[in-house]
Order: sequence, then C-alpha cells, then structure tokens
Amino acid sequence: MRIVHNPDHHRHQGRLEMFRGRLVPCHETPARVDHVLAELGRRPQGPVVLPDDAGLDALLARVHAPRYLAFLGRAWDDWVALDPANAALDAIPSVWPVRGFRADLEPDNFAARLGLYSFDAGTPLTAGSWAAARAGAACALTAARAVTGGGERQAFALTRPPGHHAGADFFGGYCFLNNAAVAAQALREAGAARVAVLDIDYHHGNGTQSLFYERADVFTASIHGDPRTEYPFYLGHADERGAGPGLGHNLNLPLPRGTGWAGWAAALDAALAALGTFGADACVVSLGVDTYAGDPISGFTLDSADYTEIGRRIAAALGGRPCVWVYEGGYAVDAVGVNVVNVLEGANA
Ligand code: SP5
Ligand code: ZN
Repeated sequence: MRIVHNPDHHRHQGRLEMFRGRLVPCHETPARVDHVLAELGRRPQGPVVLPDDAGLDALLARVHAPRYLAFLGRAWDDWVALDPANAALDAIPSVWPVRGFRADLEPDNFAARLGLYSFDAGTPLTAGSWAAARAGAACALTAARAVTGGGERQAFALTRPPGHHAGADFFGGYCFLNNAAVAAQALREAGAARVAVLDIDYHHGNGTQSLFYERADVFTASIHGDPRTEYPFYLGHADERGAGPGLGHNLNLPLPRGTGWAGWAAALDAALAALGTFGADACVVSLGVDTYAGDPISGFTLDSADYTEIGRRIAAALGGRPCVWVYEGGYAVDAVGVNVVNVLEGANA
C-alpha cells in the first residue's frame, strides 16, 4: 500500500475553537499526523511518498465551487488586510446566512464572506490553511492515481486538515477541501464507472453526502453518531437516501452514542453488503478513528484491536478492487498512530 504524506499539513494549525461559550484549544492538531507517521516507521505498510499536484486545480474545480476556491485562496490575505494585527489571530466565523438569507451574493465584508462559506465556529482559518488543505487534496489525488495505473491496489492519503465535512462551497468540522470526494472524482475520471465512498469517521460525512447526493455514479455510505445528538446535527439521518438520479445511492447508518464493537461491526457489514449490491469498481474510505473509546470528543467505544478487524473486513469485501484510504478525524492523539496503522495492517494482510 502506498502512503501519500502531506508535507505541508503543519502549516494549518488552528489555535482555538468555539465550544459551549468558550474558546478551547483545537482538537485537530499536527500531532495527529505525526503520530501516524511515527507508527508507520515502526510498522511500515508500504512506501511513503509525497503528493504530486499536477492537474489538481482543474479537478478541485469539478468538486468545489470556483468562487469558494477563489475565496479560500485569498482569505488569509483578506483577513490580514483588515488589520495587520490580525496576522497574530485566526479567522473564526461568527455570522451565517441561514434560511431566507441571500447566498447567491458574495458580500464585500470579510466576516460576512467567511460566514457565507462555512457552517461552524470550530474551524479556524490560519495563515497556512489553504496551503495545507491544497497539498492534502493533492495527496488524495496522488493516492487515487496510485491505484489506477500506478501499480498499487491500495493507497493511503495521510493528511490533515480532514475533509469529509467540507461541501461544494463550505468549510466546517475542521475541514476545508473534501479529500475523499477528490479521490472519488479522480477514480471516476480514471475510468471506474461506479465508485463507493465508505465513511467510518464518528461524525456524519455531510460534505461528502451533499456532493454526491444526486449522482448515480458514486454511492456514499456513512456509519456515525446519531445526528439527533451528535455533530454535525443537521444531516446524517437514515431517511436520507439520495435524490434524482442519486436516489438509493446514499446510505446513512446512524448509531446511538455509546455504541461498541458489536453494534458498530453489524453496521459495517450492512454498509459493505450495500457496496456489493451497488457494484462498486473502486472504493474510497473516509478513515476517521474518532470511533475509539478514548476519543475526547466522540461517543463510540471501539478498542485498538477492533481497527485491525475493520481493515480486514473492508479489504475482504472489496476483493482486490482498488481502494483509497483517506485520513479524517481521530483526536486521542496518543492512540491515533496505533489505530490507523492497525486498520492499514488489517487491510494489507
Ligand atoms: C473530521 C472531524 O472529525 N470533525 C469533527 C468536528 C467536530 N467539531 C465539534 C466538536 C465539539 C467538541 N468539543 C468537545 C470539547 C470537549 N472537551
Ligand atoms: Zn469525526
């Protein structure tokens, strides 16, 4: 399995996120990737390579809205232009256009633009966020190319910030560019007629779902904490099954907070059966390990050994079809290295 490592990930380093009326230290930290890389040093799963961004910008424009990409590309400079002192602060949204407001017009005011293109106050935009996110999307593209003519059956995009909460024109949930969607789109364009995205992060992959909701060529499945109580709250229910040509091509498997291995594994088997019925030629796995019992912001109770079995079951169900693994969440920093590498080892076996 080829590992594509984002060398620029540390350039995105948020300081504080809003939580229950307080600004608390960001959970989504550079150490999350550093620990996975260190564990891969101890238990290698394949060559570690750098991303190649050839063709990336054109591909990004087929996944995200051009005006959103243009906004992200210059957002930091716009923020600092407001006041040079802003260079020492992160930009955090505080105003949003909810139902009934105009989303077609891009305001001149920076704070208003920041809110137009986001959905929470937990995702600070920093000096290096764009560079890190763009290099991360390049990792996803490079991983997709590795399994489509690159001589590999599986590849892992080892990157942050994560991506599955980012939609066509919004960031949030620590995500800016949807790396899994970039990989899925790249697999489609390389000739896979039917692509599945399996999202096993604790949180519903709202961005991925919304990007492919009306498409019949990409099946999306997500196993996650029930949005009645769990972030991102406003999407991820079982009755969301796709729309138009995509009807029947989205599967949500929400589970109650407190779910352990038995309940989670049953949902995994159901998702894998659905992927088989769909007839996917290739697969993208949004690999969050925030389903771990020790995760500080999540509510499932998987243990480290369970991750090996997850990798094994997914690889067995794919039966040799190309698979791109993409790193998403996982905030128990001291355990994410072991848990992620356990998945990859199970998948490689
Ligand atoms: C990619 C991903 O896993 N994104 C998750 C985003 C969750 N953001 C909201 C979480 C708020 C949790 N704050 C908990 C503080 C406990 N001390
Ligand atoms: Zn998550």
